[in-house]
Amino acid sequence: MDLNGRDCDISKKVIGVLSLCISMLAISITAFSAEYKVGMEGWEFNPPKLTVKVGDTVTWINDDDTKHKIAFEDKSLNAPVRKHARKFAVGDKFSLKFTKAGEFKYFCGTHESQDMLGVVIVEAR
Ligand SMILES: [Cu+2]
Repeated sequence: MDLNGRDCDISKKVIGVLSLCISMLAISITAFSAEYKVGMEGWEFNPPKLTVKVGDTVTWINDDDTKHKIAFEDKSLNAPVRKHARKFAVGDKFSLKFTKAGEFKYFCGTHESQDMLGVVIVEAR
């Protein structure tokens, strides 16, 4: 009986530790999704090449003194594409959370021919 009682206590402790671990894991997954910023000053994406992990968010900010646009080459992203480029007034912001790994090229719809190009490389977490 004594032994049974002890076993029971141990399994309660194990369950307690396990649920604590699961909670901590959930918290750490959230904590590790990072946010990045990309500027547009001087008709350039800064930085033009950014490496992030799946689940991270990138925010583009028009910190330039003229209008810009963003369009992605990959139509499978939930993001603006060539025919529907996202317009950026001065000071405008746009955030995109990357939910899959890959190399995602984008460009300014106005200054593409002036090499206003960027790429976000998304690595598996
Ligand atoms: Cu531009």
